[in-house]
Amino acid sequence: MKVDVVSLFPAYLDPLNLSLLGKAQTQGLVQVQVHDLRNWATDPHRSVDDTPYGGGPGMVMSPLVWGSALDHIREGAQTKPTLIIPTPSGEPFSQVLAAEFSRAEHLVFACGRYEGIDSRVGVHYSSSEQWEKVREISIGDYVLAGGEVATLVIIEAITRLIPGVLGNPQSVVDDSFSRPDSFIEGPVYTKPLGWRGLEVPEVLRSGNHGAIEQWRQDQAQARTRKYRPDLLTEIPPEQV
Ligand code: JD2
Repeated sequence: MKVDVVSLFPAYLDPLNLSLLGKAQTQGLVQVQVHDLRNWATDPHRSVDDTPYGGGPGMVMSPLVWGSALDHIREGAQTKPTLIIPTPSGEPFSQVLAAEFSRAEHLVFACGRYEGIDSRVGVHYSSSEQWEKVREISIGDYVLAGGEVATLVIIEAITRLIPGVLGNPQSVVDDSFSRPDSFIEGPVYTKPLGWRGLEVPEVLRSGNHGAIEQWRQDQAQARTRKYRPDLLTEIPPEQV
């Protein structure tokens, strides 16, 4: 998989070279390229933003600069990329979307700053024959200062699903949100047996695999009821 990221702060994406993803790049499973949006600014001040039509606070990122940057990336590609635009007003990110994106050949992330990117950028590339599709994505109901951290989150969720990136493929299928009956996961323990007066639950040491599985399910259900009752409702929200 090829991944391009366009940002005003390329150093924000440095963590992409660490750990799991750094190794996946060394192994040739993923190739990440980060681009400085400022390279496509043309005026003497190299500006990338302007005042919002209709008034209001802050600045909006220029479609002129974004268009040049994204066209440049497309021109260097062999196949149609998918454009991902992180925005607080996008479609909620989920494990289902991570799985869909993990099957893409080429992803391009457009990291906005300020009050975001001129809306016509998404509209334009959505109707372009040169691009596979455009997705506006939100990683959650809080407001970040820009798209960089959301891009890191999305890339991490996607790349661990690419075959060969994780050591143990079973850990992918075991993930809470990969299952249709998605409960959140229960507590986990390792050695030592006793730590600061706290003992590992006896059942986990019983060797009774049926009892262990039942206990884990009960724990997962209790935590889901406490923190995520929305996951236990009978009718999915989109069908209400
Ligand atoms: C971003 C900003 C619009 C006010 C580009 C925020 C995001 N779940 C999420 N929360 N916030 C973002 C996000 C993503 C990109 C940008 N801003 C700041 N935008 C109104 C402030 C600028 C995601 N994904």
